[in-house]
Formats: sequence, structure tokens, C-alpha cells
Amino acid sequence: MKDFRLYAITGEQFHPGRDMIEVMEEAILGGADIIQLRDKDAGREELLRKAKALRTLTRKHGVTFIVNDHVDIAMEADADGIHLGQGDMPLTAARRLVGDKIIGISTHNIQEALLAQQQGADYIGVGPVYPTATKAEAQPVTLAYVREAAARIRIPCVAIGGIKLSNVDAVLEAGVKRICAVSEIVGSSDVIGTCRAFIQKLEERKRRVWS
Ligand code: TZP
Ligand code: MG
Repeated sequence: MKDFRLYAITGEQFHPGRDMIEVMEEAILGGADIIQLRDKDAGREELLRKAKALRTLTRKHGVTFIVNDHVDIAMEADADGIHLGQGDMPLTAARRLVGDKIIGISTHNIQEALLAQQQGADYIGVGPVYPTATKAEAQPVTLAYVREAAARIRIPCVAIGGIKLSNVDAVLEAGVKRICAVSEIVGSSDVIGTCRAFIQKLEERKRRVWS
């Protein structure tokens, strides 16, 4: 898959009254290079409409587009890939349906991460790092698992969950090169500026450590 560093996920509850496509375009303009449609409330028709609109937007800007949960919507909207949690369709079954499209898997411990890698996931999510209202029921994995995943997993690892401009330095310090945020990005009064600030922190870390 095309590499990425700032992963932005939709979260329409965080920008009431604003158009989702406009918000996600601002995220892209600020430097988000992968966009995921995540919507736990919309019915199939509405979801497909949103997926098609995001497909058009992401094509226009040349960024990767992923659909959360729904393999059929990802296929019908011609998304670049699908993101699945531990309770969703098994990776091996999804692979048969999506062919060489991207498959991302949420992981909460190193066993899940090693299995996803072995079964051919294209990237893993590592989180939630911190407690987050966006996924309130999930138990935080802490920076210890971020460190372990960054050290042991060879496919791209993206840290997610409660990541803010105020704590992202500690997450990057734990070794990941890619981060994901929902509320901090789409709930911001300056979406472009927030993404630019994340990118700046990713760049700083890269300059200091990776190159
Ligand atoms: N998966 C793990 S944490 C999370 C998801 C979808 C929500 C992250 O949202 P936020 O607002 O960036 O904490
Ligand atoms: Mg899911």
C-alpha cells in the first residue's frame, strides 16, 4: 500500500452543523494522507452515499480511502481498502472478497498483531492508546503496547485512541511513525491547522530519530 503518516477518521458527532466532506477535505489539505469512513449509525444507503462522496474527494487529492466495518460498501464504492476490528469479519474471509485491496486490522495486544501480520494484513491499528469518548467501551492498551508493536511488527502500525496534539510526542517517542485521530482532528475549530501541527510533530520526530 501507499505509505501514510496521518490517518484521519470521520466522526460527524464532533462537528455538528458542518458538512462531513468539507471537514475531511480540510483534513487532507492539512496533510492527512489516509481517510476512513467510520459511521456506526447510518443505514446502508446513506453509508454508500457517503462512501461514494469520500471516494470522489480522495481521488481528487490522491489520498487513500478506507471503509470501516463494511466490506460490501468498500467494494461498491471502490474504496482502496477496508478496516476490520477483532469482532468483524475474519481477515482471511475478507481477503477472499477484497483481493488485493488494503486490509487494516485493529489490535489490542501483540498476539493479535502477530496474527494479523501473519494472515496478510496491510497495516494494524494499535489502540486505544488512551481512554477516549469516541470508543468509550474499549480498554486503553497504554504506551507499553505501542512500544512493543513498534519494535516487533514489520507491517505499518498506526497508533489510535485519545491522541491529541498535547500527547502525540509521547506516542511518537514510543516508536510508531503513523498516527490516527478522530475527535482532535474533525472536532477542531481549525482542522487544517491541527493536521499541519500533527504533521510538523511527525516530521520533527523523523528528523531527530529516523533519518
Ligand atoms: N479505535 C480505537 S480508538 C478509536 C477507534 C476507532 C477512536 C479514536 O478516536 P479519538 O477521538 O481520536 O480518540
Ligand atoms: Mg469494526
